[in-house]
Amino acid sequence: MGEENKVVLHGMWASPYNKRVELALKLKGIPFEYVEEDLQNKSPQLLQYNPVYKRTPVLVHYAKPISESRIILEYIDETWKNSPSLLPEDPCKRAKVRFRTTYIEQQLVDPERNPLIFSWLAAIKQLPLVKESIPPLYKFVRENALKSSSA
Ligand SMILES: N[C@@H](CCC(=O)N[C@@H](CS)C(=O)NCC(=O)O)C(=O)O
Repeated sequence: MGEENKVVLHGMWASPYNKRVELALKLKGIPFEYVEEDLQNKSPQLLQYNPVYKRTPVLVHYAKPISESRIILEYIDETWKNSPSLLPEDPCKRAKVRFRTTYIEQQLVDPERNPLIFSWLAAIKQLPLVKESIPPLYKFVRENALKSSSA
């Protein structure tokens, strides 16, 4: 893959949004460079690529950034038409898959729908004891998760 055709994914190891993009790239066999973002200290590239939400994941292809995991998944499926296709061919089956993914996003992993859970997590992460103990574990898991996913 040439430099101009390079695929770069800016993500965060524990993010389900990031994971689904990573899985789609791997399912399609698309080589990509992974850039781990520290969400407490976002890189200038992330801020430049996603100035609206400043969130991961961001996929950069032909030096053009694409944000929002679902939009990225659609982009991947439309750009790399090789199998496996991420959505079924049949429009009715596609609609059903979209319904399920929307349901999961809205009910389970959307901070806007579950503000209490997400605000607890944010508050817990600010506790000095938690702050002190998170970095080594975070680093350990991140390094090992990345090692095992690239094996
Ligand atoms: N709707 C977005 C959600 C992405 C999202 O919430 N990303 C989180 C990581 S799990 C993030 O970057 N948070 C940093 C922030 O909001 O400042 C998507 O589907 O991509």
